[in-house]
Amino acid sequence: MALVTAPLPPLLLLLLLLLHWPAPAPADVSPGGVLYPRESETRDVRSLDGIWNFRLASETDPLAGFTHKWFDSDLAQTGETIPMPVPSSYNDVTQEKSVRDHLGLVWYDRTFYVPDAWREKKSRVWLRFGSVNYAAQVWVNGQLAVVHEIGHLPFQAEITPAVKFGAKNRVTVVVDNTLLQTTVPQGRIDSIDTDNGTRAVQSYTFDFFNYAGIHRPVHLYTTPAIFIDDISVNTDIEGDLGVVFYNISYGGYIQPASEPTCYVDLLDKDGNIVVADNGQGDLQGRLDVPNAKLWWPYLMHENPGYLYTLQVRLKSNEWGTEDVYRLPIGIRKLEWNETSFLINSKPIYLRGFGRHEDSDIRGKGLDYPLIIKDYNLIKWIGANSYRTSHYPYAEEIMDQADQQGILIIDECPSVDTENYSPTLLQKHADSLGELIRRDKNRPSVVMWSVANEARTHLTGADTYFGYIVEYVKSLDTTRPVTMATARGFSEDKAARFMDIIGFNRYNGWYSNAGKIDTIKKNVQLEAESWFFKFRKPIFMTEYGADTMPGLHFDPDYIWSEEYQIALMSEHFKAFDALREQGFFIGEMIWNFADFKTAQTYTRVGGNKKGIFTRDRQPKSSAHHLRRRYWALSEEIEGTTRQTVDNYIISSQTLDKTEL
Ligand code: GCB
Repeated sequence: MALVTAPLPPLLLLLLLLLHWPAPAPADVSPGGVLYPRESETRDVRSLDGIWNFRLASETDPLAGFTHKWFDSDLAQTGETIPMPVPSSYNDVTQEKSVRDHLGLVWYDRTFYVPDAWREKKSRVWLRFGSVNYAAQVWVNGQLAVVHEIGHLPFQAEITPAVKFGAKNRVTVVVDNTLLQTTVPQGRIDSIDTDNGTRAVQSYTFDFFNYAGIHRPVHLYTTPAIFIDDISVNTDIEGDLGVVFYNISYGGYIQPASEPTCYVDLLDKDGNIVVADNGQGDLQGRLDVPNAKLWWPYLMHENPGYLYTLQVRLKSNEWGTEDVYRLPIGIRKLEWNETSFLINSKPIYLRGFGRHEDSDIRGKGLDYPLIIKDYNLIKWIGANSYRTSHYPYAEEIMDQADQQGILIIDECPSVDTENYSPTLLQKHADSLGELIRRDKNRPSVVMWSVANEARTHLTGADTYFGYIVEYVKSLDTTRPVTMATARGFSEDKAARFMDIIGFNRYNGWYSNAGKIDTIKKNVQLEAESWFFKFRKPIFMTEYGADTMPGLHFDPDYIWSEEYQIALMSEHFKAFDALREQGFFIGEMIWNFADFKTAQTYTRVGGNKKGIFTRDRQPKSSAHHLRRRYWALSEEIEGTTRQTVDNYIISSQTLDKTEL
């Protein structure tokens, strides 16, 4: 269906207006930290996940939910509702196209009880969403609690004044999936002529389905009146000494007569105190850890992903309260120069993937079995890293990276960035600010990626990305900044701001499809050109070929399993040649698994560049990549190679003299 550019229909104008939420200021948006809700002796955590009630906004009156205050009573009282799982995208759960392809607002609600004991303890009650895509407005018992824009990032609010203790409460959420030129990522609303009149449709240039809904866990949790609001940790290594620098911020005081005191201990994996607090009660400090067990990536050490626990106790004499929070941390040091990227003084060679949060039925909804299956596959294949293309992944996914020693290039949700404007710049910066606030303490996060395939040849790209990188550096100088770039090195205006340059290129696919004898030279030439222009470490952030599982052609032919393998092999040759030159620090195939996209004639049920199918079964290429990644690990890290081949023949039975 061709898109027709026509004046916006009135209904759509309303939708666009709504994105700006003409609502009163939220009750108590937390401007501070977003620490993951963790139980402790001073904090209770309850999950609000489960089956919620759900309704699409009316097509004829999309704002009815606001005008008729659907948040003032149970949704079921103002119209029909259907059951909807949380967390999940709503798109693929029903049999209705109208739900899958819905544009604009949807409504969710559910009820929950708040124990009276929480009032007795004078607890503060918080409501936290792991992520809602794209924008959300939340009410508790009809009172506005929090408003948030930008998907894939957590937000929370204190809801103590709104809750009824010892009674039933209601949370109502309205979600808007509309993407405009000023959202992150960007999209456009077009109108098309249909048999039933004009209809508004969402379009976007990025190559994944714009799943929407309450994608990640919803938590209700408590803190004491004076509480630990945020913790920032940096680590260093001085000889055998691990050094942990911490900075604690607190909330809850209106006018403090005296600062609360803070006691910080470091616990090892078994829960033993290895460094006890110095007793001074400072909010900032340094812990020296003799013979520290360092955090190492998978396969770089026999004990990867070693995590200590930073145990923080905040005491307020004035209020007689205590708050306790335990944060997992890893001790490691990152360094980079013109040619290398090092962890704990050893050079890193990234062997990994671009990925997506994507699976059937759930869309981008968090799914615990899938999280563990994916890490099992990553480790089976011998990879050590991936990029959270093209948005921040769930905290529960990131926790596994910390624990299993998988290196993460942490990307904000900016994809195909163009049409640079001050509003976009502000939101793009906000997305990075919120990402860094969330992930700054994670040892697995080793680079910030500020965008994927931004249109960096356009006027304004230099000022825009200069500002973005400066902003990231103002928040964190301990990790390098990168971007998955796709413009040619001679037209690009942003790579100069990066510490490490990643490039995406589809040699043998979008250019010279079917001609694998063009790949090696082109990959080498491009990597060298970036390096000789900027003298910075280079890695390939995307390459690959769409492949229909089960399609075979010999000689290889595009879309077949044979072609995917042949294309990979040519890249491997280029990577090996580049590795010898000393500035090439990694290879990341696109993609870990097949994933859903918008409907277009270039996609058969989605993007098929996965090494695994969407249901995580290996294509032939997975076995091929596995042989390479383990061979690389054997060569670089001295790992004893896993058995990557099945039995073929015993070498003893060969009569070598006859060969
Ligand atoms: C790219 C994009 C990625 C796409 C991929 C493709 O360059 O970064 O989002 O899915 O190409 O397969 O076209």
